[in-house]
Amino acid sequence: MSEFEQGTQTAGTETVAELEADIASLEEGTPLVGIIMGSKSDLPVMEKAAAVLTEKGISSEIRVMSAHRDPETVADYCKNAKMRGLQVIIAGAGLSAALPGVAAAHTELPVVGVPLSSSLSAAGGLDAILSVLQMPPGVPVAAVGLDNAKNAGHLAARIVDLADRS
Ligand code: RP5
Repeated sequence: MSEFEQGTQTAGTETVAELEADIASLEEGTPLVGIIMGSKSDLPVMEKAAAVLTEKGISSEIRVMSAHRDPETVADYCKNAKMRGLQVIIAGAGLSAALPGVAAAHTELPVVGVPLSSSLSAAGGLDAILSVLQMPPGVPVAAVGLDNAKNAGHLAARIVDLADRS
């Protein structure tokens, strides 16, 4: 057996076996769910989705990016999401809640939309509910109830479970 096959050949200061272990641990920490939201003010509600996923042992990442204030960031994040290993995107936004729909426009991944209420909401948050729900055919967003980020976490977990089984 060669030195390489035995895992004893050094690459820099690490053996190949050590490098493989490093790569495996990096892959373990790779997020499967991306949780994005339009504003830092959305975080107290949206982190409930992350909590549900963590309870179920599913890794996630949280990013703040607005469809209106940071459109390029949203497009880049969503276009690269699948390649980065994400399986689902959860997107939360309030007011004219464009983020879930814009995310769905830039990725083939399933997008779970969370309509959020705020002090500026019209009709108690109905503005955001309709913005998230009323997507044109072919660009779907799976909407959960107003401020119901927990259900977004549960739905994303079910999608990850299906993906793992296929
Ligand atoms: C939306 O506007 C955000 O998703 C948030 O729900 C709402 C208010 O944002 P801030 O003014 O608090 O940044 O874009």
